[in-house]
Amino acid sequence: MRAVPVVVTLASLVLAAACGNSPSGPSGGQNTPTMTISSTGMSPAQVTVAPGGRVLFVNNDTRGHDMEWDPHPDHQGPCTLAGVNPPGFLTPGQSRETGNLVNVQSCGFHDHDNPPPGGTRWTGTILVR
Ligand SMILES: [Cu+2]
Repeated sequence: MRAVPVVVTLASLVLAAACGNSPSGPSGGQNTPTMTISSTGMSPAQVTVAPGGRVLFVNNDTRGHDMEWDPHPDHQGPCTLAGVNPPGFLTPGQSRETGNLVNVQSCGFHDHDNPPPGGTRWTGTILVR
């Protein structure tokens, strides 16, 4: 008699698992968000993108910005090691997408010509999740 509750519990778990199917793909959201560079900084300073997406960087400033992955100065962080191309140098009015953000990770970036900690205006984060 003592075994009965255990059997019932196991059956419930199996049923719950079987009914646990749910869509796991992108929910139709934009997967190439835009980050705009201006004289006052980044807008927005953080975006979230699904794995496989890219981020478009637009330079609306009147000067160039060299957008590279953290950390400064060698840029050998997780996103460089994952082989994702950074936006790179953008002349005024120029725009460029990052490489494909395949891994679930966080990609911090900065303006290589105005690096942190002194230059925090042109920094930000791309969350891949
Ligand atoms: Cu740098």
